[in-house]
Amino acid sequence: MANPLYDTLFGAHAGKSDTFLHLPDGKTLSYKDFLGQAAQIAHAITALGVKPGDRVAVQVEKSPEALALYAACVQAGLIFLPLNTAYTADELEYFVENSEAALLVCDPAKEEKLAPIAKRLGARLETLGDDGKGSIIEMAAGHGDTFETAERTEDDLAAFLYTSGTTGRSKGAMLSQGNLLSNARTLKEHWRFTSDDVLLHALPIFHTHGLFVATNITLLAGGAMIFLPKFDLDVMIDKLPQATAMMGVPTFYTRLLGDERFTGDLVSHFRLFVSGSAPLLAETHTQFEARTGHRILERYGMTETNMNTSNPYDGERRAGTVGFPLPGVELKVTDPDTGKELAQGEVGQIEVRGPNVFQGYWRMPEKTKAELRDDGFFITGDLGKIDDDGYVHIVGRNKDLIISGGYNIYPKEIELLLDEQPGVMESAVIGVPHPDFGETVVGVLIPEKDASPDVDAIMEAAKESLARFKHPRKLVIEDELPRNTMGKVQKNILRDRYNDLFTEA
Ligand code: MCA
Ligand code: AMP
Repeated sequence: MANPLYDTLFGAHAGKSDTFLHLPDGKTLSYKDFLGQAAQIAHAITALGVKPGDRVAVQVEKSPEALALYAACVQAGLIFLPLNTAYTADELEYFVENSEAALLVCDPAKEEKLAPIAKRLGARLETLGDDGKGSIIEMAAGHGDTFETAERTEDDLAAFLYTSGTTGRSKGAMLSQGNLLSNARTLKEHWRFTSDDVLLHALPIFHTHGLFVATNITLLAGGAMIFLPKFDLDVMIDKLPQATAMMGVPTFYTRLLGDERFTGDLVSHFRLFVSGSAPLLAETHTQFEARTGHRILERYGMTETNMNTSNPYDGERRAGTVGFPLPGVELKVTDPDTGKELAQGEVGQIEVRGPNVFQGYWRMPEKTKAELRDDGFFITGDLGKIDDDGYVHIVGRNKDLIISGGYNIYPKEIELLLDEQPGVMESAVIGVPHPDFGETVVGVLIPEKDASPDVDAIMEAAKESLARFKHPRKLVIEDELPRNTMGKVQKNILRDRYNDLFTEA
């Protein structure tokens, strides 16, 4: 039966003995074996009564089996909902409840803590560990290695990716098969991926970058990936000589440049380095070229849209810019107040339209309406301009967002928690420059009258309910928050005040 995403990315490789994954221990996994395992998992999940269109929430460490679980969901017509492994049980509960997931797959170590949550929400709970073992794999082992692909169209939903919001509540971005396919096709062509490529894959696979950009493109091209559980500098240095391409967040590049073993010789054979998810400093771009002779290709995307712009493959990859709108993607810069398109060169909010743009936020029609216009343009919340040569520059954000090492953090979510702590009257959470993560989180606390909040206890409270990457790296106490005449907190003043907290020599 027809299932465009499965047929194009996975089914096209049926029976191929070519290597799909190179694993850290030197072993390899062929396309054939990978697809066989995916089919077995698809059987196991459907045997649980999970049906096409149901959501499968997945919080597991990166492994070939975790990727096979993604393929299984596509083949069985299920909506794949990957979750950051750093999320706490509190955070996870919201996602499972909001998405009404039929199945939650978690690490065996988290099973005990999550079991009552899954039970309360009526979701099945199965496990998959970083060693590729778990209840879902045990069940899969008893099944055949072919599965009758569920019928789907490009309009059917393939994935939900949760993205935080300025109100502190995460929204499930609904991505259709067509959204994912169109972007994979465009990027494969644009970045010239072929079956000869070996992509060094050290990104997590619970986000657009590692799952859809890196993995879908490789699948479409029929290439291979050196599939690493995470970014580890020593392993990267070891594996770079065997790869032809790498995709990373800026922290990957600054960490590589910080190591003298990373030389031009090590990557002289390389075809392509891509950066995204956060701004790449022009200085990093320049240093990278000086060290290796390669110009990093920077691109710009979002969870809701996949990739929107890219620097050219041929032609000038301009530092400090995110290049041009991708083929099929329309991009305009508008006045945030009126929504009117601005003249070239003027700074405004970036809006995009194209087959890559998502279908809306799950069960949040008012939020969808606020960000996705009736004419199909999505208001990104990023501020930018288009220069005289057509290059898009991102100059800031119209949304209160911190990007730390490529992870998005919405201050509101942390402020809500800080405001509840004993002795705290109110708080403001800001992002300040950080040499490794680009930006990091600082919390400014305003005590209640005559109170002196216990900063250590507040840090502990943050640890309990928020993922590690969201924890403030510093909490400071002030008498009052700077406000403008409308009463709005002037975070820019706080950002200036604490700008050098982590970067001062
Ligand atoms: C780990 N930690 C972090 C982060 N990562 N803290 C803040 N921000 C982070 N990004 C915590 C760890 O838990 C640890 O805590 C401490 O910081 C130091 O960990 P370290 O070992 O140095 O970190 P790591 O494991 O090496 O991870 C850093 C990383 C990783 C390699 C930059 O965060 C990463 O792979 N980021 C990529 C994110 C990504 O794929 N973003 C794409 C989103 P402790 O000290 O307590 O142990 S998709 C997207 O944005 C759009 C669509 C797009 O355009 O791509
Ligand atoms: P997310 O919501 O996690 O998908 O993150 C998307 C956001 O990351 C965008 O709205 C931008 O603010 C930011 N982003 C992604 N790529 C870039 C880039 N190359 N330069 C600057 N910001 C970027």
